[in-house]
Amino acid sequence: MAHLWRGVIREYFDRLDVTKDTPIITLGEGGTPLVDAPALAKLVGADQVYLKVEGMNPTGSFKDRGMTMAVSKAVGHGAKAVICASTGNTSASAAAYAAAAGIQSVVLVPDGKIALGKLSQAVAHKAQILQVEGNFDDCLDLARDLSANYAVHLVNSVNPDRIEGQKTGAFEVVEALGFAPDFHVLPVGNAGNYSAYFKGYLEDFNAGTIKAVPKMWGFQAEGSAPFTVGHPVKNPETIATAIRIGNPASWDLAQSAKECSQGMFGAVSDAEILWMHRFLSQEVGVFVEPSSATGAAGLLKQAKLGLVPKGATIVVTVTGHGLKDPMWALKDEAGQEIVPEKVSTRAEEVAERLGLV
Ligand code: AN7
Repeated sequence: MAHLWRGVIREYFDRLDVTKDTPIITLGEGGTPLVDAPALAKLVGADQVYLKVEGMNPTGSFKDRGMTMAVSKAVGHGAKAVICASTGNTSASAAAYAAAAGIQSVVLVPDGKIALGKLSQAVAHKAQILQVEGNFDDCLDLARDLSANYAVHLVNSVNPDRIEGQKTGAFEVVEALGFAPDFHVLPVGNAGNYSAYFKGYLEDFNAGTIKAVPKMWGFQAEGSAPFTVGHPVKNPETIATAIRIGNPASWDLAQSAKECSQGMFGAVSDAEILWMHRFLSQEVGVFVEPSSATGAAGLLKQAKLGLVPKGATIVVTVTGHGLKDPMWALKDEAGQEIVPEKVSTRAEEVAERLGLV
């Protein structure tokens, strides 16, 4: 039967905090593939590993699930402008949904630390972009301050509408598998998505759809790992700019999600992130941005410690598309630029170069 995916608000209308009067601003987000990844399953010694490929959302990241909710509700409240602080993906999403709604977006990004693909999206969708002298945490403080005192509506994940929309990722996993995985693994910055998936699974559990919630495993980059050090980090550093966040906005929600699910937080090095980034491209066939490889890198680290049970079914959310931050793919393991060789149009020469003769 013909079925056009209608975006997460219409698909999950009864399970979201919306009414018939809520204007629905959608770009068709959600409905992303759950990709079987046998190469990754083999690597970590699990029975089944699936990737929830969130780079397939309209702006190329999971942020769209929350942004359709946040912008729809903002417009419902009469907002003429939305504001966010962002390491890049939130701003790309906010700008696109504001464009669809016909309202203004304002984005505050950390000076010089946002991937070019994401910046180009915010520009393309006509956001007012300001580079703030400071890191993401400073940008978020500023966005909160401005939204509290001026006529701009905050669409960061401190806005519960964002978490509400993002919980639909868990609904889709349960629908696709027919049960809940044993573990759900994901990268963590502000921990909004970690908290949102847990909320989604918990609602499925309370509705009797699943027998147990998965153990939630969240991973940060070592230089930016407040959850493993146990307190906010002042000067977070990592090549994974999307998760270069020292003071997670959803700290309390995430801690309770961890405890209720008997989950954990861990940290991986930039080298481990980049290794997994390459593995996912080369062995699984899924191109993600470096930050998005952090969850799978953490899973591998757990496997090496013998902490991944053999019969486990695991879902790993890969949060953003590789084209967001493509420069990392154009370097080899030693960090050298990869440039395609030049050849003539002569078949014999090309065959020789390819080692076919
Ligand atoms: C690809 O865009 O915080 O733990 O401002 O872009 O819910 O914060 C991005 C976060 C993971 C972490 N993967 O999610 C922003 C921003 C990617 C991301 C995260 C982000 P949260």
